[in-house]
Amino acid sequence: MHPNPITEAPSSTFDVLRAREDFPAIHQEVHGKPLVYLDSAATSLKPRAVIDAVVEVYAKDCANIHRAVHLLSQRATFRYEEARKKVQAFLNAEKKSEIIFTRGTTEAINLVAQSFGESALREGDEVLVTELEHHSNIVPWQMLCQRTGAKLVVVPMTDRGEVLRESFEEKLSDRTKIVALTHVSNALGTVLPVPELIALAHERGAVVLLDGAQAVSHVEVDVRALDCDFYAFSGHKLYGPTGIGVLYGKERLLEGMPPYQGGGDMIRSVTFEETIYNDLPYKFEAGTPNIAGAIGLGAAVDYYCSFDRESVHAHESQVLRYATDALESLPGVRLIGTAPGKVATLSFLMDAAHPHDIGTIVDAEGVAIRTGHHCAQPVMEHFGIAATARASLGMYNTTDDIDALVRALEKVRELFG
Ligand code: C6P
Repeated sequence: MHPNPITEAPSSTFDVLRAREDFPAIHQEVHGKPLVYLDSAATSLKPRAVIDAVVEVYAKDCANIHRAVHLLSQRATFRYEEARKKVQAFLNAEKKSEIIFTRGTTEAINLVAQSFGESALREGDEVLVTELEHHSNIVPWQMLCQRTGAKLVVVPMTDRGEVLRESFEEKLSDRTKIVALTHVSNALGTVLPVPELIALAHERGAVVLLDGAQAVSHVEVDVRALDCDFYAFSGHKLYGPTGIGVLYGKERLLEGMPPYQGGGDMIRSVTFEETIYNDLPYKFEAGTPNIAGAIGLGAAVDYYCSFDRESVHAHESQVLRYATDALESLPGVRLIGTAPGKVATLSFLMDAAHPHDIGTIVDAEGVAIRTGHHCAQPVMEHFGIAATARASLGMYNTTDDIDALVRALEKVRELFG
Protein backbone atom coordinates (compact mmCIF):
# COMPACT_ATOMS: atom_id res chain seq x y z
CA MET A 1 0.00 0.00 0.00
CA HIS A 2 1.15 3.54 -0.76
CA PRO A 3 0.81 6.33 1.77
CA ASN A 4 -2.39 8.33 1.69
CA PRO A 5 -1.28 11.64 0.08
CA ILE A 6 -3.54 13.65 2.36
CA THR A 7 -2.41 12.21 5.69
CA GLU A 8 1.09 10.85 5.16
CA ALA A 9 4.18 12.39 3.61
CA PRO A 10 5.52 10.26 0.76
CA SER A 11 8.92 8.64 1.18
CA SER A 12 11.74 10.66 -0.39
CA THR A 13 13.24 7.60 -2.02
CA PHE A 14 11.49 6.05 -4.98
CA ASP A 15 11.35 2.26 -5.02
CA VAL A 16 10.83 1.49 -8.71
CA LEU A 17 10.57 -2.27 -8.22
CA ARG A 18 7.80 -1.81 -5.72
CA ALA A 19 6.01 0.66 -8.01
CA ARG A 20 6.22 -1.85 -10.89
CA GLU A 21 4.13 -4.25 -8.82
CA ASP A 22 1.25 -1.76 -9.06
CA PHE A 23 1.04 -1.99 -12.86
CA PRO A 24 -0.54 -5.30 -13.94
CA ALA A 25 0.12 -4.75 -17.67
CA ILE A 26 3.90 -4.79 -17.15
CA HIS A 27 3.80 -8.38 -15.98
CA GLN A 28 2.96 -10.06 -19.26
CA GLU A 29 4.79 -11.59 -22.18
CA VAL A 30 4.48 -10.40 -25.78
CA HIS A 31 5.72 -12.60 -28.61
CA GLY A 32 6.94 -14.98 -25.89
CA LYS A 33 9.20 -12.30 -24.33
CA PRO A 34 8.70 -10.26 -21.14
CA LEU A 35 7.10 -6.94 -22.06
CA VAL A 36 9.37 -3.88 -21.97
CA TYR A 37 7.05 -0.90 -22.25
CA LEU A 38 8.79 2.21 -23.61
CA ASP A 39 5.80 4.06 -25.06
CA SER A 40 4.48 6.07 -22.12
CA ALA A 41 4.46 9.31 -24.12
CA ALA A 42 1.69 7.74 -26.21
CA THR A 43 -0.13 6.49 -23.15
CA SER A 44 1.08 5.38 -19.75
CA LEU A 45 0.25 2.03 -18.17
CA LYS A 46 -2.39 2.11 -15.43
CA PRO A 47 -1.85 1.18 -11.80
CA ARG A 48 -4.25 -1.21 -10.06
CA ALA A 49 -5.66 1.69 -8.01
CA VAL A 50 -6.92 3.41 -11.17
CA ILE A 51 -8.29 0.21 -12.69
CA ASP A 52 -10.10 -0.60 -9.42
CA ALA A 53 -11.56 2.91 -9.16
CA VAL A 54 -13.03 2.68 -12.66
CA VAL A 55 -14.39 -0.83 -12.07
CA GLU A 56 -15.95 0.30 -8.80
CA VAL A 57 -17.85 3.10 -10.52
CA TYR A 58 -19.47 0.69 -12.95
CA ALA A 59 -19.91 -2.09 -10.38
CA LYS A 60 -21.32 0.10 -7.61
CA ASP A 61 -21.77 3.85 -8.11
CA CYS A 62 -23.20 3.50 -11.60
CA ALA A 63 -25.42 6.53 -12.07
CA ASN A 64 -25.57 9.81 -13.89
CA ILE A 65 -24.38 12.90 -11.99
CA HIS A 66 -25.90 16.27 -11.03
CA ARG A 67 -29.31 14.98 -12.04
CA ALA A 68 -31.05 12.72 -9.53
CA VAL A 69 -31.68 12.57 -5.79
CA HIS A 70 -31.18 8.82 -5.49
CA LEU A 71 -28.22 7.55 -3.54
CA LEU A 72 -26.24 6.11 -6.43
CA SER A 73 -26.40 9.42 -8.26
CA GLN A 74 -25.36 11.27 -5.11
CA ARG A 75 -22.39 8.96 -4.64
CA ALA A 76 -21.31 9.27 -8.27
CA THR A 77 -21.70 13.06 -8.14
CA PHE A 78 -19.68 13.26 -4.93
CA ARG A 79 -16.85 11.17 -6.36
CA TYR A 80 -16.81 13.12 -9.65
CA GLU A 81 -16.58 16.44 -7.79
CA GLU A 82 -13.93 15.03 -5.42
CA ALA A 83 -11.88 14.15 -8.52
CA ARG A 84 -12.14 17.77 -9.63
CA LYS A 85 -10.80 18.89 -6.22
CA LYS A 86 -7.88 16.44 -6.57
CA VAL A 87 -6.98 17.91 -9.95
CA GLN A 88 -7.33 21.43 -8.52
CA ALA A 89 -4.85 20.60 -5.75
CA PHE A 90 -2.54 18.80 -8.18
CA LEU A 91 -2.28 21.86 -10.45
CA ASN A 92 -2.47 24.27 -7.50
CA ALA A 93 -5.40 26.08 -9.12
CA GLU A 94 -7.04 28.69 -6.94
CA LYS A 95 -10.60 27.42 -7.44
CA LYS A 96 -12.33 24.14 -8.18
CA SER A 97 -14.48 25.98 -10.73
CA GLU A 98 -11.35 26.61 -12.81
CA ILE A 99 -11.04 22.87 -13.56
CA ILE A 100 -13.07 21.70 -16.57
CA PHE A 101 -13.19 18.04 -17.49
CA THR A 102 -12.72 17.40 -21.20
CA ARG A 103 -12.02 14.31 -23.34
CA GLY A 104 -8.31 15.11 -23.27
CA THR A 105 -5.70 17.68 -24.22
CA THR A 106 -7.00 17.88 -27.78
CA GLU A 107 -10.51 18.79 -26.71
CA ALA A 108 -9.23 21.24 -24.09
CA ILE A 109 -7.23 23.16 -26.73
CA ASN A 110 -10.13 23.10 -29.18
CA LEU A 111 -12.39 24.47 -26.44
CA VAL A 112 -10.10 27.46 -25.91
CA ALA A 113 -9.55 28.00 -29.64
CA GLN A 114 -13.27 28.01 -30.36
CA SER A 115 -14.68 29.71 -27.30
CA PHE A 116 -11.97 32.15 -26.24
CA GLY A 117 -10.31 32.43 -29.65
CA GLU A 118 -13.38 33.39 -31.61
CA SER A 119 -14.40 36.10 -29.20
CA ALA A 120 -10.86 37.49 -28.75
CA LEU A 121 -9.39 37.49 -32.25
CA ARG A 122 -9.85 39.99 -35.06
CA GLU A 123 -8.41 40.06 -38.56
CA GLY A 124 -4.70 40.87 -38.42
CA ASP A 125 -4.23 39.52 -34.88
CA GLU A 126 -1.65 36.82 -34.33
CA VAL A 127 -1.51 33.42 -32.61
CA LEU A 128 1.99 32.37 -31.65
CA VAL A 129 3.05 28.70 -31.51
CA THR A 130 6.45 27.00 -31.72
CA GLU A 131 7.95 24.62 -34.24
CA LEU A 132 7.86 21.93 -31.52
CA GLU A 133 4.09 21.65 -31.19
CA HIS A 134 1.99 18.51 -31.42
CA HIS A 135 -0.67 18.75 -34.15
CA SER A 136 -3.26 19.25 -31.39
CA ASN A 137 -1.65 22.59 -30.62
CA ILE A 138 -1.38 23.65 -34.25
CA VAL A 139 -4.50 22.61 -36.14
CA PRO A 140 -7.14 24.17 -33.79
CA TRP A 141 -5.29 27.52 -34.09
CA GLN A 142 -4.95 27.19 -37.85
CA MET A 143 -8.70 26.58 -38.07
CA LEU A 144 -9.31 29.59 -35.81
CA CYS A 145 -7.08 31.77 -38.00
CA GLN A 146 -8.99 30.67 -41.09
CA ARG A 147 -12.27 31.66 -39.44
CA THR A 148 -11.10 35.00 -38.06
CA GLY A 149 -8.47 36.24 -40.51
CA ALA A 150 -5.81 36.10 -37.80
CA LYS A 151 -2.30 34.87 -38.59
CA LEU A 152 -0.45 31.85 -37.19
CA VAL A 153 3.13 32.81 -36.34
CA VAL A 154 5.74 30.14 -35.59
CA VAL A 155 8.74 30.45 -33.28
CA PRO A 156 11.57 28.32 -34.73
CA MET A 157 13.56 25.83 -32.68
CA THR A 158 17.28 25.15 -32.74
CA ASP A 159 18.82 21.97 -34.14
CA ARG A 160 18.99 20.65 -30.57
CA GLY A 161 15.24 21.12 -30.27
CA GLU A 162 15.27 24.17 -27.99
CA VAL A 163 13.12 27.29 -28.11
CA LEU A 164 15.31 30.27 -27.32
CA ARG A 165 14.08 33.38 -25.57
CA GLU A 166 15.50 35.59 -28.35
CA SER A 167 13.61 33.72 -31.10
CA PHE A 168 10.42 33.93 -29.06
CA GLU A 169 10.83 37.68 -28.44
CA GLU A 170 11.50 38.23 -32.11
CA LYS A 171 8.14 36.70 -33.09
CA LEU A 172 6.11 38.27 -30.30
CA SER A 173 4.39 41.52 -31.29
CA ASP A 174 1.66 43.86 -30.18
CA ARG A 175 -0.65 41.90 -32.51
CA THR A 176 -0.01 38.64 -30.62
CA LYS A 177 -3.24 37.83 -28.79
CA ILE A 178 -2.74 34.15 -27.98
CA VAL A 179 0.46 32.24 -27.25
CA ALA A 180 0.03 28.44 -27.32
CA LEU A 181 3.09 26.50 -26.17
CA THR A 182 3.88 22.94 -25.42
CA HIS A 183 5.28 22.63 -21.89
CA VAL A 184 7.24 19.49 -22.85
CA SER A 185 7.71 18.29 -26.44
CA ASN A 186 6.31 14.83 -27.19
CA ALA A 187 8.68 14.20 -30.09
CA LEU A 188 11.93 15.35 -28.48
CA GLY A 189 11.37 15.67 -24.72
CA THR A 190 12.45 19.32 -24.64
CA VAL A 191 11.19 21.27 -21.63
CA LEU A 192 10.37 24.80 -22.75
CA PRO A 193 11.43 27.71 -20.52
CA VAL A 194 7.76 28.49 -19.94
CA PRO A 195 8.04 30.83 -16.91
CA GLU A 196 10.06 33.39 -18.86
CA LEU A 197 8.05 32.93 -22.09
CA ILE A 198 4.78 33.45 -20.20
CA ALA A 199 6.14 36.62 -18.58
CA LEU A 200 7.23 37.99 -21.98
CA ALA A 201 3.84 37.16 -23.53
CA HIS A 202 2.00 38.84 -20.68
CA GLU A 203 4.12 41.99 -21.07
CA ARG A 204 2.62 42.23 -24.57
CA GLY A 205 -0.89 41.56 -23.28
CA ALA A 206 -1.21 38.09 -24.83
CA VAL A 207 -3.05 35.20 -23.21
CA VAL A 208 -1.01 31.99 -22.77
CA LEU A 209 -2.17 28.39 -23.11
CA LEU A 210 0.21 25.59 -22.15
CA ASP A 211 -0.15 22.12 -23.64
CA GLY A 212 0.83 20.01 -20.64
CA ALA A 213 0.13 16.58 -22.16
CA GLN A 214 3.75 15.46 -21.76
CA ALA A 215 4.56 17.62 -18.75
CA VAL A 216 2.23 16.54 -15.96
CA SER A 217 3.91 13.19 -15.41
CA HIS A 218 7.52 14.43 -15.66
CA VAL A 219 7.82 17.96 -14.27
CA GLU A 220 6.21 19.86 -11.42
CA VAL A 221 3.21 21.90 -12.57
CA ASP A 222 1.88 24.83 -10.55
CA VAL A 223 -0.47 26.93 -12.65
CA ARG A 224 -0.43 29.82 -10.19
CA ALA A 225 3.37 29.97 -10.01
CA LEU A 226 3.55 29.72 -13.81
CA ASP A 227 0.79 32.31 -14.14
CA CYS A 228 -0.43 30.63 -17.35
CA ASP A 229 -3.96 31.51 -18.43
CA PHE A 230 -4.92 28.03 -19.62
CA TYR A 231 -3.36 24.62 -19.02
CA ALA A 232 -4.43 21.44 -20.86
CA PHE A 233 -3.58 17.82 -20.13
CA SER A 234 -4.82 14.25 -20.71
CA GLY A 235 -5.51 11.74 -17.95
CA HIS A 236 -4.12 8.80 -19.90
CA LYS A 237 -0.56 10.13 -19.89
CA LEU A 238 -0.74 10.56 -16.10
CA TYR A 239 -1.46 6.89 -15.35
CA GLY A 240 -5.20 7.58 -15.65
CA PRO A 241 -7.92 6.42 -18.05
CA THR A 242 -8.31 7.42 -21.69
CA GLY A 243 -11.13 9.72 -22.74
CA ILE A 244 -10.69 12.15 -19.85
CA GLY A 245 -8.61 15.29 -19.64
CA VAL A 246 -8.53 18.70 -18.07
CA LEU A 247 -8.66 22.31 -19.06
CA TYR A 248 -7.54 24.70 -16.33
CA GLY A 249 -8.46 28.32 -17.00
CA LYS A 250 -8.28 31.48 -14.93
CA GLU A 251 -11.76 32.18 -13.63
CA ARG A 252 -11.79 35.72 -15.02
CA LEU A 253 -11.21 34.41 -18.55
CA LEU A 254 -13.56 31.42 -18.29
CA GLU A 255 -16.35 33.67 -16.98
CA GLY A 256 -16.12 35.84 -20.06
CA MET A 257 -16.07 32.97 -22.56
CA PRO A 258 -19.16 31.65 -24.35
CA PRO A 259 -20.00 27.93 -23.96
CA TYR A 260 -18.15 25.55 -26.25
CA GLN A 261 -21.04 23.10 -26.71
CA GLY A 262 -24.74 23.29 -25.83
CA GLY A 263 -26.75 20.57 -24.09
CA GLY A 264 -27.67 19.16 -20.71
CA ASP A 265 -25.98 20.30 -17.48
CA MET A 266 -24.46 23.44 -19.03
CA ILE A 267 -27.67 25.39 -18.53
CA ARG A 268 -29.51 26.93 -15.61
CA SER A 269 -32.77 27.36 -17.54
CA VAL A 270 -34.00 26.87 -21.09
CA THR A 271 -36.98 28.29 -22.95
CA PHE A 272 -37.36 28.55 -26.70
CA GLU A 273 -36.71 32.26 -26.33
CA GLU A 274 -33.67 32.18 -24.09
CA THR A 275 -31.17 29.93 -22.35
CA ILE A 276 -29.36 30.96 -19.20
CA TYR A 277 -26.04 29.20 -18.88
CA ASN A 278 -24.84 27.38 -15.80
CA ASP A 279 -22.00 28.57 -13.58
CA LEU A 280 -18.40 27.47 -13.98
CA PRO A 281 -17.23 24.83 -14.56
CA TYR A 282 -20.52 23.27 -15.72
CA LYS A 283 -20.97 25.87 -18.44
CA PHE A 284 -18.26 23.99 -20.31
CA GLU A 285 -19.36 20.43 -19.52
CA ALA A 286 -22.36 19.83 -21.78
CA GLY A 287 -23.93 16.36 -21.74
CA THR A 288 -23.19 13.33 -19.59
CA PRO A 289 -19.46 13.47 -18.95
CA ASN A 290 -16.96 10.64 -18.65
CA ILE A 291 -17.88 10.02 -15.00
CA ALA A 292 -15.79 6.88 -14.50
CA GLY A 293 -12.92 8.51 -16.38
CA ALA A 294 -12.91 11.55 -14.11
CA ILE A 295 -13.05 9.37 -11.00
CA GLY A 296 -10.27 7.22 -12.45
CA LEU A 297 -8.23 10.37 -13.09
CA GLY A 298 -8.77 11.36 -9.46
CA ALA A 299 -7.38 7.96 -8.45
CA ALA A 300 -4.41 8.49 -10.81
CA VAL A 301 -3.66 11.86 -9.21
CA ASP A 302 -3.83 10.24 -5.77
CA TYR A 303 -1.56 7.42 -6.91
CA TYR A 304 1.03 9.72 -8.50
CA CYS A 305 0.98 12.09 -5.52
CA SER A 306 1.48 9.18 -3.12
CA PHE A 307 5.14 9.28 -4.25
CA ASP A 308 7.64 12.01 -3.63
CA ARG A 309 7.46 13.40 -7.18
CA GLU A 310 10.96 14.84 -7.08
CA SER A 311 12.37 11.39 -6.47
CA VAL A 312 10.22 9.91 -9.27
CA HIS A 313 11.51 12.59 -11.66
CA ALA A 314 15.09 12.01 -10.47
CA HIS A 315 14.68 8.28 -11.15
CA GLU A 316 13.36 8.98 -14.67
CA SER A 317 16.27 11.38 -15.35
CA GLN A 318 18.74 8.73 -14.31
CA VAL A 319 17.15 6.16 -16.65
CA LEU A 320 17.09 8.76 -19.45
CA ARG A 321 20.82 9.52 -18.96
CA TYR A 322 21.59 5.81 -19.01
CA ALA A 323 19.54 5.39 -22.20
CA THR A 324 21.15 8.42 -23.86
CA ASP A 325 24.66 7.10 -23.14
CA ALA A 326 23.71 3.61 -24.32
CA LEU A 327 22.17 4.77 -27.60
CA GLU A 328 24.97 7.25 -28.29
CA SER A 329 27.50 4.46 -28.02
CA LEU A 330 25.65 2.24 -30.54
CA PRO A 331 27.20 2.53 -34.00
CA GLY A 332 24.86 4.01 -36.64
CA VAL A 333 22.40 5.49 -34.13
CA ARG A 334 21.63 9.21 -34.23
CA LEU A 335 19.64 10.96 -31.49
CA ILE A 336 17.12 13.56 -32.62
CA GLY A 337 16.57 16.28 -29.99
CA THR A 338 19.37 16.91 -27.56
CA ALA A 339 18.17 19.94 -25.59
CA PRO A 340 19.74 20.25 -22.15
CA GLY A 341 17.32 19.34 -19.36
CA LYS A 342 15.08 17.28 -21.64
CA VAL A 343 12.85 14.65 -20.04
CA ALA A 344 11.61 11.11 -20.57
CA THR A 345 11.83 10.83 -24.35
CA LEU A 346 14.49 9.62 -26.77
CA SER A 347 13.87 10.00 -30.50
CA PHE A 348 16.43 8.33 -32.72
CA LEU A 349 17.32 7.08 -36.17
CA MET A 350 19.46 4.15 -37.30
CA ASP A 351 21.55 4.15 -40.46
CA ALA A 352 20.62 0.52 -40.97
CA ALA A 353 16.83 0.62 -40.88
CA HIS A 354 13.70 2.72 -41.33
CA PRO A 355 11.96 3.60 -38.02
CA HIS A 356 8.99 1.35 -38.86
CA ASP A 357 11.33 -1.61 -39.37
CA ILE A 358 13.03 -0.77 -36.07
CA GLY A 359 9.65 -0.71 -34.34
CA THR A 360 8.60 -4.05 -35.81
CA ILE A 361 11.82 -5.85 -34.95
CA VAL A 362 12.09 -4.56 -31.41
CA ASP A 363 8.42 -5.45 -30.87
CA ALA A 364 9.26 -9.05 -31.75
CA GLU A 365 11.81 -8.83 -28.91
CA GLY A 366 9.08 -7.69 -26.50
CA VAL A 367 10.04 -3.99 -26.60
CA ALA A 368 7.21 -1.51 -27.26
CA ILE A 369 8.31 1.83 -28.75
CA ARG A 370 6.51 4.27 -31.05
CA THR A 371 7.63 5.00 -34.59
CA GLY A 372 6.38 7.63 -37.02
CA HIS A 373 6.02 11.39 -36.99
CA HIS A 374 4.49 11.41 -33.49
CA CYS A 375 1.79 13.89 -34.61
CA ALA A 376 4.55 16.50 -34.82
CA GLN A 377 5.26 16.67 -38.54
CA PRO A 378 6.81 20.18 -38.39
CA VAL A 379 9.45 18.75 -36.02
CA MET A 380 10.24 16.04 -38.57
CA GLU A 381 10.36 18.64 -41.32
CA HIS A 382 12.91 20.65 -39.35
CA PHE A 383 15.26 17.68 -39.34
CA GLY A 384 14.45 16.73 -42.96
CA ILE A 385 13.10 13.32 -41.95
CA ALA A 386 9.71 11.61 -42.17
CA ALA A 387 9.80 9.68 -38.91
CA THR A 388 11.81 8.66 -35.86
CA ALA A 389 11.83 5.73 -33.48
CA ARG A 390 10.87 6.97 -30.02
CA ALA A 391 11.44 5.36 -26.64
CA SER A 392 9.61 7.15 -23.84
CA LEU A 393 9.67 6.55 -20.11
CA GLY A 394 7.22 6.18 -17.29
CA MET A 395 7.95 5.94 -13.58
CA TYR A 396 8.10 2.12 -13.87
CA ASN A 397 11.00 1.92 -16.34
CA THR A 398 14.41 0.73 -15.25
CA THR A 399 17.89 0.55 -16.74
CA ASP A 400 17.13 -3.15 -17.41
CA ASP A 401 14.44 -1.97 -19.85
CA ILE A 402 17.09 0.11 -21.63
CA ASP A 403 19.43 -2.89 -21.78
CA ALA A 404 16.59 -4.85 -23.42
CA LEU A 405 16.09 -2.01 -25.93
CA VAL A 406 19.80 -1.97 -26.75
CA ARG A 407 19.83 -5.76 -27.27
CA ALA A 408 16.81 -5.42 -29.57
CA LEU A 409 18.50 -2.61 -31.54
CA GLU A 410 21.58 -4.81 -31.94
CA LYS A 411 19.24 -7.39 -33.52
CA VAL A 412 18.03 -4.70 -35.92
CA ARG A 413 21.65 -3.99 -36.91
CA GLU A 414 22.35 -7.69 -37.40
CA LEU A 415 19.32 -8.08 -39.65
CA PHE A 416 19.75 -4.89 -41.69
CA GLY A 417 23.54 -4.82 -41.64
N1 C6P B 1 0.71 12.61 -27.88
C1 C6P B 1 2.21 10.79 -28.45
O1 C6P B 1 2.44 9.61 -28.74
P1 C6P B 1 -4.66 13.56 -26.57
O2 C6P B 1 -4.63 12.69 -27.79
O3 C6P B 1 -5.75 14.61 -26.65
O4 C6P B 1 -4.69 12.79 -25.30
O5 C6P B 1 -3.25 14.32 -26.52
C2 C6P B 1 -2.80 15.04 -27.64
C3 C6P B 1 -1.44 15.57 -27.39
C4 C6P B 1 -1.26 16.94 -27.26
N2 C6P B 1 -0.07 17.48 -26.97
C5 C6P B 1 1.02 16.71 -26.81
C6 C6P B 1 2.32 17.37 -26.45
C7 C6P B 1 0.92 15.32 -26.92
O6 C6P B 1 2.00 14.57 -26.73
C8 C6P B 1 -0.34 14.74 -27.24
C9 C6P B 1 -0.47 13.26 -27.45
C10 C6P B 1 0.80 11.17 -28.05
O7 C6P B 1 3.08 11.63 -28.45
C11 C6P B 1 -0.21 10.63 -29.00
S1 C6P B 1 -0.16 11.40 -30.58
